[in-house]
Amino acid sequence: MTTAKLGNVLSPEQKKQFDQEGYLLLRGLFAEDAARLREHFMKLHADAPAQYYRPVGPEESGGDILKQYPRMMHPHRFDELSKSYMLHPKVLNALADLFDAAPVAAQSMFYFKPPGAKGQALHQDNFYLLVEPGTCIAAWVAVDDADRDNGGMVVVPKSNQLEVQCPHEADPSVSFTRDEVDVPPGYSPVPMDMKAGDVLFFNGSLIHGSYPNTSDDRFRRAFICHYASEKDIRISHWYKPLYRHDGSEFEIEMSESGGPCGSEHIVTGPH
Ligand SMILES: O=C(O)CCC(=O)C(=O)O
Repeated sequence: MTTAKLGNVLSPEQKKQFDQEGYLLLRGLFAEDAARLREHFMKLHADAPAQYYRPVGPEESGGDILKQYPRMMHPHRFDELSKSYMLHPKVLNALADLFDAAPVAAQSMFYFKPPGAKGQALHQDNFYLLVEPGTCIAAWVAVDDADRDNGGMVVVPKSNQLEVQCPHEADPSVSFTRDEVDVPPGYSPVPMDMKAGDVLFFNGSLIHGSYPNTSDDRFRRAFICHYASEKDIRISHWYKPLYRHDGSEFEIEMSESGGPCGSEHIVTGPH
């Protein structure tokens, strides 16, 4: 397997920004793909392949719009286009520079996040993925423009330099996920206003989350993938199998322990 062609796309300044602040925003990387992704996933939502994705109708949803438009988990396991974007050279090249190693893909997700949807409380991804001895990196592709009104992302710069923290219960009126970590003293959350096609890369320890979608009529769709690198040797079982750039499977051990926070999150499912 050759990995020589991956990487060498980021400037030293971009790499420094990622290493110090924990995130890097690449503007316009998929500007020409956003409309295609939007249409593709709206069709997948409408087709709703029952063994993979189960939205409910308005009457069954009890008024929770996220039950009508749940996030789609691991679409690369049943949808070729998802797999091709998960392994897209533009993303893998940037990741090779960020990891300083060949990336391997662990997870894909698609969030529809229609108007009225709750946000996702602040968290750190490697609490769930349990990538060791390194950490995971996320590539978050904005499929719509995303800002504070329609449920855009929020990050806590430099929190990547902290340990993964044990979460407490989030406020269920604003977060659709259960876990929340606090912003440590001396750190401040920063909203990330993004345009459709921008890609936000962030470190597995970076504290981040998203706002509720309080807009009247703007979906906030995003295609989100998580990666480890070929230097890593363990990951939570929810994310196996992992894939190399050429689509072949990457052998990796399973994390058995949730570390100091216990193991509930290993039992209950991917984040
Ligand atoms: O897209 C969102 O609303 C939040 C996504 C997120 O926090 C994640 O994928 O870890």
